[in-house]
Amino acid sequence: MQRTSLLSLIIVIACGPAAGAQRSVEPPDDVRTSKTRAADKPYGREGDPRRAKRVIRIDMSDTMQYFPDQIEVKRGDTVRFVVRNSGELPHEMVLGTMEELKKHAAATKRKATAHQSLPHATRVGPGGTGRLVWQFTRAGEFYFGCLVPGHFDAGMIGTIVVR
Ligand SMILES: [Cu+2]
Repeated sequence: MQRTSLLSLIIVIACGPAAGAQRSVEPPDDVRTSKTRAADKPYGREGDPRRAKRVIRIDMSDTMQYFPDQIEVKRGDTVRFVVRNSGELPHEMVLGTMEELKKHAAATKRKATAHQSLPHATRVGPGGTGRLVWQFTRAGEFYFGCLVPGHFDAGMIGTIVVR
């Protein structure tokens, strides 16, 4: 399948009725009873590195792909992402909903923005390694994408399913 048609397929799926409706499920008890912080996102919150149970290594390359680009995590888990850039261009891993990522990708085409300082994002230079610790507090399908101008449109997108 061509990259463009694959991308439109992804967008069609993401924009379908299921994505429009709130597809996230109620957070677990321990999460719901703790105070909801202002920084909480639909896909979770900044994780405490000491509570990271799982390390997921992701490789980013100039073919505009993540490897792996499909990840499954358990709701409530704190994950430490170790993100390696094996290419010669800068790349990013930015967590988000598809709507959010599309909006940000469009915005970065107009103006360069710095995502590296956000807790849900890491920007990595050629040959470098970035880190990102995130707690997934809700079930659902979320995404990560590269918001270096042109990369998201070229299909640099991955999927995270939280069960
Ligand atoms: Cu990239």
